[in-house]
Amino acid sequence: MFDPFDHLAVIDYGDCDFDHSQPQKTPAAIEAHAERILDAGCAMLTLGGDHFITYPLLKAHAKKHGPISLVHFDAHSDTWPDADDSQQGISHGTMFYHAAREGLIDPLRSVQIGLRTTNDDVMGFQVIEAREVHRNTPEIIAEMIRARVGDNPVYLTFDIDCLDPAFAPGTCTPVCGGLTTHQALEILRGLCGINLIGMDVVEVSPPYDHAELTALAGATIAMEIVCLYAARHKVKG
Ligand SMILES: [Mn+2]
Repeated sequence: MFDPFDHLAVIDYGDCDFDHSQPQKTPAAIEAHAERILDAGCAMLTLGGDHFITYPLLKAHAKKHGPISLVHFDAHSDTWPDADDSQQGISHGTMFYHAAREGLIDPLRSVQIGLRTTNDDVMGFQVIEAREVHRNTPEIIAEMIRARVGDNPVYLTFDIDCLDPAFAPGTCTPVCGGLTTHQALEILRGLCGINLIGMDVVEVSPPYDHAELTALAGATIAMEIVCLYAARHKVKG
């Protein structure tokens, strides 16, 4: 049995505080919070919440690791441009559009898995749609991801709506035809050895959940990601 806590010192760092009356200040607050943790030589697995948080998190990680490979599990591309391009909004549908344009991530070494919504401009990302996941084994999908990212630093972001609503109903923008928890976990296990430097699990919305299905899926996926990190970065044992 592999226990990641035999190899890593892990703490719950608590929440990131910000002023709810001033949402425009939230991105900078998240970025500064992340920087303090990363500067201490630690890595982060962040739990959301709105997927927008990945944008300031990527900013903090890119400062340390350069253009990052994004491994992005989601029903949606989140690379849609803002309605008003002159004014960047705080939205959970545009953050990878901005992250790619700003060079925080390298789309040519990044991959999106589980998509089942349309976006004509993929911005150079490799897209593995949910239907393609269903037509192949998790091992084949994992191999495609590994081939794409190589040994580049990887930020892994898992939007829980990548899973089918049958497995994760507690989320804000559910889309039918998604992955099973089994498929997601097996794909993650197949990524053992990739150069993970940052991680998040987002879009879990407890008020919409039923029988804690989504909370259980999110927690299990988060634990699997901790194992992935430990397998690559273990410091003891
Ligand atoms: Mn999504």
